[in-house]
Parts: sequence; C-alpha cells; structure tokens
Amino acid sequence: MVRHRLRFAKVVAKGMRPRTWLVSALVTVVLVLNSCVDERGLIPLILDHDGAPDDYIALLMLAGSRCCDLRGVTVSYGLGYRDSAVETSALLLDAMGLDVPVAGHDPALRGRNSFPETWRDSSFHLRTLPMLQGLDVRSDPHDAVALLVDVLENAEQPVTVLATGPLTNISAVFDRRPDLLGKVQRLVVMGGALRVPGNVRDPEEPEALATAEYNFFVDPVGADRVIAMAAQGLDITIVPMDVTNELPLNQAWLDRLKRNSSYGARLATGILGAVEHLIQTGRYYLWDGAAVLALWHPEGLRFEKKSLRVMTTGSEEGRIRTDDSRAASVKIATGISEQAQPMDRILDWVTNVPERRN
Ligand SMILES: [Ca+2]
Repeated sequence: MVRHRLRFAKVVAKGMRPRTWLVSALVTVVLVLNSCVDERGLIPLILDHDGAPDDYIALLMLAGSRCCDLRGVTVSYGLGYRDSAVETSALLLDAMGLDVPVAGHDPALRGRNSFPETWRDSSFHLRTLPMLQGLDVRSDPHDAVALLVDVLENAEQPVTVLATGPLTNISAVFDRRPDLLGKVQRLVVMGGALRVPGNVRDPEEPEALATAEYNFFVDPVGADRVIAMAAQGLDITIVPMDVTNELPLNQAWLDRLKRNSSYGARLATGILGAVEHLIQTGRYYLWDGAAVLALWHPEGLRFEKKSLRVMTTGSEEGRIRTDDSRAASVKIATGISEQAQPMDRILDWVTNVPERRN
C-alpha cells in the first residue's frame, strides 16, 4: 500500500513545477506516516504499560505514528517500578507536548509472580534523562483502573486498548465493569509464546525449556480472564514472542538512531541507554514495539485465529496453549511477513515524534 503510494507520487511528480512537487512530496510523507488513519480520523487509544524501556519506545512510536488520539496512559504491576513509571510516562508525554492523564496501579493490585529484580532495575534511571529535566509531571489522582474506567465511560466512540505489560489492570476493569467491554474497539496485547520457548526460567532448573513469557507469567489469572473475554465479544489481538524474536534491536539499528538528529531519536537514544549493554550482546528485542506494529502496520505481520488458554497453575504457569473447548477465538500474530521492513517503520515513527514548543 505504502509503496504504491510512493510510486504514484513519483509518476505524478513528472512535469510538475518544483513547488508543486514539494507539496506533493510532503503530502506523501504524511500519508506514509499516517497510513493507519482513515476517514474516521485519529483513533482513540489507551496505553496500559509496565514501565520498561521498550514500553517507552512503544509510547514514542504511538506518538510519532500520528495515528491515535491518546486518551490515557496507565501503569500496570510489571517490569518497572510504579512511581518511576508514572513519572517517566508523564515526563515523556510533556516532552512531546501531549496532555494525557497518567495513573499508576493500585499498590494492592498485582499479579502473583514478579519480574526478576535485575530486570526491574533497568527501568530505574529514565527519570534522570537530561532531556526530561525541568518538564512538568502531572499524574492523574485516579489509580489506573479508575482512569481506564473513566476514559472508557466517557468515550464518544469505542477505544482501542494497547496493553504492553501484565493484564492485571485490564482484567480488573472488566471484572468491575463488564458493561464497558462494549466501549473497546479492540485490545492488542504483547504477551505469551506460542511455538517458541518463553523467557521465564526456573532458577533451580536453568537448563529446562522455558514455556511461559513474563507478561503472562506475572499475572496468569488476569491474562487468562482477559483472553476468555473473547467469548463476550472482546476483539483481542495477541503479539507473542514468536513475533518479537524477529525484532532484535541490534547495534546497527541503534547506530542509525544515534545518527538521526530528530528530537524523537534523541529521546529514544536516552531511553535505550538503560539497555545498551543488552543491545551490544544481541539480547534486546522491541517486544512492545511489535504490538504497535500489529496496530498500525498489520500487513507487516502474519496472523492466525486460535482459541487459547493461559495455564494458571503448575510448572507451565503463564504458558499459552490452544484450547478448542473455548468457542471464541483470538487473533494471534505468528511472525513477520516476508518483505516487511519493521525496523525501518519503527525508526520512521520514533523519529517523527512531536516536540513540545514552549
Ligand atoms: Ca512492557
């Protein structure tokens, strides 16, 4: 679609005066970056995330895609620490000139498991980024579930929900207010591992095959409750590790980012500084960025429809399995399409974020 538009623009450009050509080129750039926007305009969206560096890259991608009207950002119990994640989210939004409410989870609302502390510490320094100093921090007085309920209740049209952390907040919202399921256009979730190993390793048996992915492992009951809501009409897309494994963030991509002088590139470089040692050793992936691709660039991914369950007990806790006893199915991404250039698309969005003008 995008390539066709570019080719069309090249044909039209022949015979145009330079100024007309420039206007045409600019319109093409806007169309390429906004290929997600249709006649309905910007898509109302809520981001529920868990404060890891790749969650913030996903936030930059959302802002730079110019596809959505961001209505709220909430923090779930997950990889980041709540207060740090709320503050960093609010600072980033302010840096981009976006006036969006941010709320952290109720401290009592957490899954039964946790991310390793060493992973959690990687999110810690982000509030100290020099670019974020002197900006305002405005967090919403609500907790995350109350803010999610408020945004959905008051939305004039169904809202898209992107969840890039454990599903604790999301399951709590609809347990409390099942009537609000009808206010969700669709839910896109990063989590799970379908046909590839997971990333949850048993410290006592580190050589054993990992079957669960951490977002679902941290709150397997919440994850399974949300997936079961497909039977109540919730349109769910899951982006598991089968896809994110194909999105390694390597040194070459980081170097391209660093060479780019845009505001968004500088923000992203600062954020990824927390995990540069992992990037250098080939162990960092844009897990949550893959979920944004599923939202705005679905032709770049392959999908299947499946009836799924998340195992909630035992040695497979947090693992997703197909379960045909569940009539309702969800859409699950299974890989990157041939020809797709997802890292180029991600770079386009990140380098296109707005900058607050004082
Ligand atoms: Ca995350």
